[in-house]
Amino acid sequence: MDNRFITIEGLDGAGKTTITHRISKYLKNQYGVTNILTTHEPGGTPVSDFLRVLIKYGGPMNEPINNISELLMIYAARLQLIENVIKPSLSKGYWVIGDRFDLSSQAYQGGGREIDILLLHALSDRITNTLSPDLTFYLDISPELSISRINHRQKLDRIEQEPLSFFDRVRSCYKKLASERKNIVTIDATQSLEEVSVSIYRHLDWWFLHP
Ligand code: T5A
Repeated sequence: MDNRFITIEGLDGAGKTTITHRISKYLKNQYGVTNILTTHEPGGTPVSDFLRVLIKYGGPMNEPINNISELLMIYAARLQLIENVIKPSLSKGYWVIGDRFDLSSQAYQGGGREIDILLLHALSDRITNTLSPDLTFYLDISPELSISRINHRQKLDRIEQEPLSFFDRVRSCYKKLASERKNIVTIDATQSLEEVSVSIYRHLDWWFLHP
């Protein structure tokens, strides 16, 4: 089967990492797809992983991170990942399953941080340079459920410590974009993991029949 680029999106704790691995397993078992690469943003190359630490935990001496600096670090990490990992893998025929991609920046930096949409779109166009997912699953949960799923972690990162109003804006932005783009499938991720997985498998089955 031809290579495909599938991405999983949603708030922190929506189940993206769990579902990314389940999709990979389903594609192998059900469709015999063995050449699969999974990614998780921000990160995925040595430089991107370095930037991930800065994005999540900040730099030395607790220097405040400007929202535009955060945006630029996220896009620098993404550019490294696209050019050094995603594009070469797709061109070798690999399927790529991305745990977050560009839609995260539209939702978190555009919605949550309220960064100028023109700047965001200009960067996005330049960095992704026509690379766009064939299919995106948006796992929808409320900010309250998001917090309850991640609260047991030892230390919440900079972004996870934002107030509920920030995540309300992120979610609204995700929902708006999902309603506008036909390659985004919204999944009710308040269901059990088994129900979420089955909903996704049925969409994948349908997608294979109607590419
Ligand atoms: N960010 C990232 C931006 O601001 N802009 C960007 O452009 C990008 C790419 C990344 C941070 O960076 C921000 C967003 C993030 O704040 P991260 O640690 O990588 O930080 O965070 P996430 O990508 O959100 O990963 P998480 O691990 O926090 O969430 P997941 O992957 O959605 O959730 P998962 O699968 O790890 O599950 C979390 C817990 O919930 C349970 C799981 O078992 C697990 O315990 N769970 C469920 N329980 C019951 N029912 C379900 N349906 C469940 N689904 C999951």
